[in-house]
Amino acid sequence: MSKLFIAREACSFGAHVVIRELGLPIDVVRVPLRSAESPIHAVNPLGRVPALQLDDGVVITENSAILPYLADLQPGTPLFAPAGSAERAQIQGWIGYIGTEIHAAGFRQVNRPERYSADPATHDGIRQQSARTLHAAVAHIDRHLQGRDWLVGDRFTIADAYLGVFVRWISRLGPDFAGFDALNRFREAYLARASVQAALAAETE
Ligand SMILES: N[C@@H](CCC(=O)N[C@@H](CS)C(=O)NCC(=O)O)C(=O)O
Repeated sequence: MSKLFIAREACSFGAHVVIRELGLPIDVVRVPLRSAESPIHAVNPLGRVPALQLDDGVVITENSAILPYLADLQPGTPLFAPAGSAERAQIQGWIGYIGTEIHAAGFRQVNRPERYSADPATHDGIRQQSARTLHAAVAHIDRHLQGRDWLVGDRFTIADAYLGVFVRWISRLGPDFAGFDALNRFREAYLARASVQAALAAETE
């Protein structure tokens, strides 16, 4: 059976949600991160999750590849859109935006400034500037969500499964990030989904 390697509270949560949404027969395997002993190193040389290991041993990494791959296991699923359609490109566009602007340029720099400068004296400055960058990126998504429930079309897609990861993280960032009304509505709708509840329960057990 294929295996999805995840970690608690990590960006692998979106792929876990997609597995639950589609009822895919994939084992979800929780691993520790940032530990030399973690089994993730034998799967992904970067030591990162998510990583999807197929039955034949082939490994797929990166949310931008794993999320579409999982959806394509169930052709015609409303979680994605047909090859060649504008909706499919829009869904991929949001996954790209979230992965680069929200995760890499935003959260990673806020949480791990040491990856961007070896000088501890610069870390507070990196945190502050990247929090501003993150705020602008979140505001863009909040504006897009005004008057709509989900990112693309009128249904939950793999882009929403992925956005939900960061919307949960954003809710812990404090008062500067509390006033995004559309995003707050999105978070409630996301958390109300049976797939999200099941994935949360499995990741915290
Ligand atoms: N670009 C990758 C990022 C993956 C990533 O950074 N995963 C984090 C968890 S959110 C991780 O495994 N961190 C452990 C580490 O960097 O050592 C993706 O979108 O799949």
